[in-house]
Amino acid sequence: KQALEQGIDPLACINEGLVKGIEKVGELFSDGTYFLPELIQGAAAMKAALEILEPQLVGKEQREVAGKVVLGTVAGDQHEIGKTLVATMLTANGFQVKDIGVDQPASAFIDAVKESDATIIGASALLTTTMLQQEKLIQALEEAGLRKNVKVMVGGAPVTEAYAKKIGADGYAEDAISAVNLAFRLADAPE
Ligand code: B1M
Repeated sequence: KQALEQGIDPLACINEGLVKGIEKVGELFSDGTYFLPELIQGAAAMKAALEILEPQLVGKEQREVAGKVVLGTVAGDQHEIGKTLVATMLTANGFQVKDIGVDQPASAFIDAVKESDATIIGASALLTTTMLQQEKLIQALEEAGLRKNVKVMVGGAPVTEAYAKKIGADGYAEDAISAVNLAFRLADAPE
């Protein structure tokens, strides 16, 4: 609230303040200084601050829909902060986003695509174990005969461009801003 009162850009508050803080929490957790309670505390603090900052990012005026996106965190993965940030930035840039939440199996992404007519799926994964679910999602889309209808973008801390290519995703984004640029490219891409 203080940062906003001082006129600091909300996105700068997130990227140069909150993200730096939560990354430090992650480092301290990795080296054994922090334990799970501190990890949870860090996430709760970040979520509380995002509740204040995110409404400032989303424009209030009606705009043409840039595209429809189904977004979620893959099965077995409870990490929601990065995914929610991507959802906010996409919404702020005119995308209609159906956020299906965390720990979502491939079938939930598929059901949401069928319900919403989305042409882009965004799958977030924060664990080296759960990033494998992004590949399973692509396979499930193929099995459901939907792969040609939707572009798949993947992201999350352990995910890389090379991994995205390997599993046959249509794109990888490192952060929420790149995710918006990628979604614009995918929304325009021919089927
Ligand atoms: Co977890 N956790 N965690 N955790 N946690 C990590 C990911 C970890 C790297 C920490 C560490 O050891 N240093 C580590 C993973 C190690 C690995 O897999 N190699 C880890 C672990 C081990 C675990 C548990 C297994 C711990 C345990 O129980 N022993 C457990 C797993 C639970 C589960 O999911 N099944 C666990 C639990 C948790 C909490 C629940 C306590 C909490 C999450 C709370 C919540 O989300 N509500 C949590 C947190 C907070 C973290 C760290 C510290 C921070 C994650 C975060 O929110 N970052 C994280 C350390 C780290 O990442 N450095 C860690 C801020 C956020 C803005 O960034 O999510 O990367 P990020 O999103 C970015 C980009 O990645 C990208 O854009 C976002 C914005 O810039 N992006 C996309 C993300 N999704 C995208 C999708 C896109 C495009 C871009 O397109 C679709």
